[in-house]
Amino acid sequence: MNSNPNYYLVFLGNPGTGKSSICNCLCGQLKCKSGNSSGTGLTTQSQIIENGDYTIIDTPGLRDPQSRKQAAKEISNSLKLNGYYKLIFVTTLESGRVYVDDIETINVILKSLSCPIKYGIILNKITPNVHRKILENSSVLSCCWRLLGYQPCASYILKNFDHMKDNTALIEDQTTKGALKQFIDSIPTIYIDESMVGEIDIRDYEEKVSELELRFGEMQKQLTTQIENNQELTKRTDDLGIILEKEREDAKETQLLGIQQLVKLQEKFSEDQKMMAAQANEMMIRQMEIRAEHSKPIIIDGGNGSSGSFSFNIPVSLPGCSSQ
Ligand SMILES: Nc1nc2c(ncn2[C@@H]2O[C@H](COP(=O)(O)OP(=O)(O)OP(=O)(O)O)[C@@H](O)[C@H]2O)c(=O)[nH]1
Ligand SMILES: [Mg+2]
Repeated sequence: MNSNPNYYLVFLGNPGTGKSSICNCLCGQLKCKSGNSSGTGLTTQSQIIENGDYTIIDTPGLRDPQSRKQAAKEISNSLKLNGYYKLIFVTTLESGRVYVDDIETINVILKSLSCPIKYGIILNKITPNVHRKILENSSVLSCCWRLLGYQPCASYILKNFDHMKDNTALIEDQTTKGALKQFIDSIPTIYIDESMVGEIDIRDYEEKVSELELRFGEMQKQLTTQIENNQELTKRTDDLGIILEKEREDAKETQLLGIQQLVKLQEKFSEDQKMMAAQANEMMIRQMEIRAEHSKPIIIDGGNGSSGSFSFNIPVSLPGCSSQ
């Protein structure tokens, strides 16, 4: 935040959204009137609070038809101070959905400006349940944002503080305060001079809110169909995944069986080979024995009583082996 006094932090939005409470939180004091206003708006005039580095401006909301014209004037005047602005709209959610008149308020105020539009949104008083809903299904919020004429540069979810309910109290939680300041820092600053601020057109406010309501209904229907289709697609993808996983397991099992059979075959083959080698060895020994037997010297008696004798080898040829 710059220390130039012409730096303005403007809080905008409908009655009861918690603008004044947030301003008080930033100042650390109950400087802005806040409390239950039963929809008509407690802040009826813009309130300017010097807060060191910058000036905070708390503005009234446009929801109440009786005070709308006056409120629009107050807002316009707050934007005509010729300086550097950070615009922050504050809105709440009902069961996770926006109020369409909050959207219309943002649209008409921004439409009155003829400068590059940059702003931030605070979703205020968000209960843990609604927060979970937003996190689980971000398309619900993006569906709401589609109704906006200009998209926000930054958004911040500010949690619900029970002690604030129907009460003029301070949000003193230091972590929240720090995060809030960080969020504000992240919003781009825009220079607005009074010539860039036109009249806020509140003429057909009610009709435009009804139109937005219809558009929102249509978009929600489309969103529901889309969510159902996505769920169906996710289910089908999951089923397919299960089938594929089963097939992969089956294939692995078949492969394992094949390998086991192959190992068995190899074992049998090497056993057969060993047996055949042993048989061949035996046969060879047998052949050698037979050959040795047939090549024994033959003793021939001379028949004359002489003891002279002679011997010779008779080559024997055996089937299947050479006589050598
Ligand atoms: N339950 C709950 N109430 C809150 C919270 N923050 C603010 N409030 C209450 O909401 C009511 C409206 O708050 P304000 O800050 O006055 O709202 P505002 O936007 O300035 O309203 P107007 O001045 O009427 O335009 C007050 O009673 C606050 O105490 C919160 O976090 N939770
Ligand atoms: Mg107020």
